[in-house]
This record gives sequence, C-alpha cells and structure tokens, in this order.
Amino acid sequence: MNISGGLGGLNTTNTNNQQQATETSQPAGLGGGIGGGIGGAQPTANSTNTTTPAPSSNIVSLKKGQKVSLAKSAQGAGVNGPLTTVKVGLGWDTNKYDGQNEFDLDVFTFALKADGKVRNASDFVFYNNKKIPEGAIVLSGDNRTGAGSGDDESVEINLTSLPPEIEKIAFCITINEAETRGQNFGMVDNAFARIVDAGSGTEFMRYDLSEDYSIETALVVGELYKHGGEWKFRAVGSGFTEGLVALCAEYGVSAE
Ligand SMILES: [Ca+2]
Ligand SMILES: [Ca+2]
Repeated sequence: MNISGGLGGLNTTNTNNQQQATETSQPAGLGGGIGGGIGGAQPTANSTNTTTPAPSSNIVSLKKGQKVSLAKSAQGAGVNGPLTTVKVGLGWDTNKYDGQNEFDLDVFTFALKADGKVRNASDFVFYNNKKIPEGAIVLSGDNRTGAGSGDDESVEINLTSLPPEIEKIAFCITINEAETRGQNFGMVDNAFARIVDAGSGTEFMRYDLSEDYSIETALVVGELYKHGGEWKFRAVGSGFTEGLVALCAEYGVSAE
C-alpha cells in the first residue's frame, strides 16, 4: 500500500461489531508479527541525550509488558491535582541507515472502543488526519527525519473530553514506504515513548524499547487504556512485519 498516497481508501468495516469479518478478511495481517516475549535486555540510558532530561527516580521507567496507573505515576512525579491533558511523546533515531532514500517514521494513533476496534476511520489519527472529530486526541505533526533525541512526533490527549466509548488508545510507529525503500526497524535505534502532564510539562512515565528489532516495519509502542475507571499505560513493544496493513487489521480499519 502506498502510504504517502493519502490512505484515501481506508474504511472501517467494523461499525456494527463486525470485527470477526474484518479479522477473517485480513488473515495475513499479523503473520509472525508480534515480537518476542517479556524479559529482554534492560532499558539502556542514552548517554548522548542532551535535550531530554535523563529519567530520574520520580519518572516511572517501564519494561516491556508492564502496566502502570497514569494518575499514580503522575502523583509520584509531583504533578498536583487530577490529570486532564497528557502528551505522549514518541522518538526514534535512524543513524544506522546509510541508504539513498528518505527514512521517514510516522506515529499512528488508534482510538478504540472496549472491543479494541475503532468507531470508524476518523478515529485513526496520523499525518493526514491529525485529530479525532471531538478534538480530544491531536497529533503534533509529521517529523520527516527523526533527528535529535527528544520527541520526534507527539500526541496530546485530553482525558476529560474523550468520548466515553473510547476506552483504549494505541500508539504505533510505522516506516513510510518501508517495502519499496527496503527499510525496517533493524535500522532504527533509541525508540521510546514518554508521557508528560501537558499542564505542568512534567514527565512522569517513560518506556525505552530495548528489544533488537530486525525485519519489522511497524511497532505498537504502547497503549493507554481505561481500567476500573482509571487510565493506565501498557508498554507493548510488539513489532509487525506487515506494516500499517497489520495495524489496520488489528484495530478494525480496512486498508484497501
Ligand atoms: Ca514522519
Ligand atoms: Ca530522534
């Protein structure tokens, strides 16, 4: 699929709880994609990082598979009062790649119902659809190089104005035109997600993806999800070899 062509053909096939039809119509979407298990290497500190403060003891540092309460983590990092708007910053570096093509990674965010599917294609937030209709999830923009150690692209979520039927938000990174350019996550370093209280600018949670990816062309970095009335973050770190097509199949968006 030509992602730069605008994804004009995306349609949800799941507006009436037809997720089974979606799954069976995209059987190859997740083939062999999900990365290895929990228990890999420890997150490594980035000694060249000069623009983002090193994680302190007040910032929860997640390992793959770990789930943490947003409110408790924020409180532990000194955020006063209830969380309203959080920023999920995602970053990466591509300095292992010396090919001729552009190497453009993109954040894709899926706003999901309790069944893990989008309401419709407008809940699929990316560079050509930078927010959901209610405006409670907004993508910063499209970084084309990944240069620098801070956030390369970020997503702001207003937890108080999210539609109540949105119970999960998945944050993914894909490589634009990975197949035609012969690029994969084996050429990507220092991928991370971090969560910041947008009001105070306080970072309170960080997940450094420590796994060595190879042929994958899409990553599910993590998920915000509502559990017992409270928002939590799960560090997922799963790679997919079928790129955006696999993600769309997973979350009920039909990519044609
Ligand atoms: Ca980009
Ligand atoms: Ca970067």
